[in-house]
Amino acid sequence: MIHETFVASDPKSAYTQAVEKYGGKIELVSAKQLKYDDGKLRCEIKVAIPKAIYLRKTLGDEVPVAKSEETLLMEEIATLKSQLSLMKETLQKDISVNDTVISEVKALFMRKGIAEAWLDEVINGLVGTPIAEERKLLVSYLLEEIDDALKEKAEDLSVPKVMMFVGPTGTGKTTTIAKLAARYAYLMDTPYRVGLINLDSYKVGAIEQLKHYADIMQIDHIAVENVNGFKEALERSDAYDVMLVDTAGMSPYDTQKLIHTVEYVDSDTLKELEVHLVLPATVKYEDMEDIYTNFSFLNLDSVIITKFDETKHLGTLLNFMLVYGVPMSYFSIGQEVPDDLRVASKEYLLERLIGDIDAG
Ligand SMILES: Nc1nc2c(ncn2[C@@H]2O[C@H](COP(=O)(O)OP(=O)(O)OP(=O)(O)O)[C@@H](O)[C@H]2O)c(=O)[nH]1
Ligand SMILES: [Mg+2]
Repeated sequence: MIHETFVASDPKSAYTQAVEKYGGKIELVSAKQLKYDDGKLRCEIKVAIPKAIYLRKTLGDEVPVAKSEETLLMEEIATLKSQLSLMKETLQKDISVNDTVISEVKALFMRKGIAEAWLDEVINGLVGTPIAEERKLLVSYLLEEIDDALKEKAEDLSVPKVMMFVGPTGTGKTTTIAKLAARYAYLMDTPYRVGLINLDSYKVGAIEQLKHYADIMQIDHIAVENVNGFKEALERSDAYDVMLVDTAGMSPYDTQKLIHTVEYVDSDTLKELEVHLVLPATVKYEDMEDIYTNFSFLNLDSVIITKFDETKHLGTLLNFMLVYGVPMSYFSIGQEVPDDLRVASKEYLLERLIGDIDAG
């Protein structure tokens, strides 16, 4: 409150002056009568005036009138609104940058054969993160995820074992067995004692084909007619560190043949029996799925991929490996025995994919 004194001949007139000047919201503080030098009696009153009224009256409209709470609130809301719309704009810009990077990279991997569902699952968790904003980062992230998802079955001959090779016709079972026989018997640090068993009495020339390799490598070879013959061969297997078993190629839809093969797989053997599916990289995705699913009931330990040299596009194969999480053991990269064989490695697959992506 501001105090001001008004003078008049009587208190009422002094108060009226104050009210005329400042309005009715003033308060009377004191009133007194004084005799002035001219000998006249005058009345002085002191009034208290609210600060805002005093300033408005003395400084006119320039005076910043104290804002009501409502006005202040409205102003605050308006500021917040404009800040929000700014944030929204920036966010939308970010999302659209994100969207372009994501859809570009997704399209790139999809062109290479990787399934959209797998990509979505991985990428969804990245939306809004810096990884999704930069193409290079996102590509490397996806390659790392692929690397994590791929499985390798380590080569391990520390325990004597029997390895059976199954798969559709002409996938490269016999050729791969010949390459592995040479590798185990002659090409590793330790020479292993290798024996070959042939269960393929179905295809004309099958026995001769495997025997031909066995003779060149001077490795024992036994042809077996039935489950009992197989069991007997296994009973005599002490002489070998590893026995490689060739089987007749089967259509994945030939249930009878598959069931017949299960009898061999179930043979009681003192040695560990592993079953390896031999699958060419050239097969289309739907067929890969059917082959893997139908052969699965032979309890597969790994997949051996053949005919890498016959395709440049490994996306389908990679995608299959990602979705099914199948352990890979060997890659066959050509017809030459024993040279065209590699121990399966993720790097080999990824290098080929990266080459593809760089080119894309
Ligand atoms: N290009 C290429 N050809 C291969 C590869 N592996 C095997 N082959 C060829 O594929 C053909 C079939 O090979 P096999 O080893 O007889 O196949 P299989 O699975 O034993 O065939 P079946 O016993 O009839 O079921 C042969 O001509 C092989 O030389 C490979 O990695 N690349
Ligand atoms: Mg064969």
